[in-house]
Amino acid sequence: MSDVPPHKRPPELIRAYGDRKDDGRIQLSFTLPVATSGRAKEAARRFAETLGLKNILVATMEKAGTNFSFFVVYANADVQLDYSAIVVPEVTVPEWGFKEINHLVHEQIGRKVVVVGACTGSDAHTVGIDAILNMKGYAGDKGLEAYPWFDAYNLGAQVDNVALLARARELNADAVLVSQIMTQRDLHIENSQQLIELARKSGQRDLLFLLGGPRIDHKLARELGYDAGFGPGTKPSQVASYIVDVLIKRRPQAER
Ligand code: B12
Repeated sequence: MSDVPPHKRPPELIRAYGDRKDDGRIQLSFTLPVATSGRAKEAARRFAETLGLKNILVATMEKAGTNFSFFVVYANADVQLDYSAIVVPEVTVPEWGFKEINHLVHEQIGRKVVVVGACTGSDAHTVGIDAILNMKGYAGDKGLEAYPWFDAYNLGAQVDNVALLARARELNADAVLVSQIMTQRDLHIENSQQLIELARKSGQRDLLFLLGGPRIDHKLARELGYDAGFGPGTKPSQVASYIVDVLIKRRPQAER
């Protein structure tokens, strides 16, 4: 189906699934800045009504601090989408594990893969980039430092874009890994774009550039000039697989 252009695909109409297919039933949660009461519950119902929802049931009302109430509402959304018309670029990653990845680097690249990563700009949230690069890894999946056929350098927090590119040059890196967690005032957009502009100017755009973070997806990363974007729940082996797959594909024909 994905090879068929969107305008040639048969329509695939979808509605929200609650208890039965196509019933349009949804669950919604939100907080209102009012103390828990009968009036507050009615405010929640009207809030949902104003969103265009029908058959509204305020299932939960809980105190969420002084003068705040948390609600869970069940309702019907009279919304139908044509799924066939939705096209989103998605990063394709082979499902390789630790052993397979190391074996492929050894056999097909014949040298260690060098990656350098950082949490850049004013962002000090290093847990994400640590999860990908540090030995301990994430969710039982070893980080890139643990791969014998990878040399992984984690530059840590608040790294300046110029310094990151300079280090990538010094290390003769294959890939640059950027983590952006803070999205206030679109800081992540500005900062991520600046790195790519600098890389173009310094003649380093032929390196692989990966962008990651809780509000990052492949589509956004591509728009910002990166090769790939990785969001919440990314495992280090997915990142390693992506890098190795691209490096193998990029090798000249004669070497394959
Ligand atoms: C821990 C934390 C902190 C710690 C950070 C410690 C550290 N060393 O990292 C401290 C206390 C320092 C902190 C400070 C601040 N924080 Co804070 N913090 C968090 C918190 C609770 C958890 C983040 C985290 O560790 N997630 C766990 C990791 C594993 O998940 P992840 O980052 O998504 O990473 C995964 C993927 O996204 C992906 N990934 C991430 N990066 C990369 C990179 C690549 C290349 C790839 C491939 C993949 C990848 O892989 C990872 C594993 O799957 C979040 C709220 C939350 N629950 O998310 C707020 C949060 C991020 N913080 C927030 C804020 C506002 C701040 C402060 C501004 C607060 C303040 N007023 O001082 C400061 C800012 C400091 C700064 N200059 O950056 C906001 C951000 C809001 C926004 N939209 O921008 C959040 C969302 C809290 C909130 N709801 O308001 N924070």
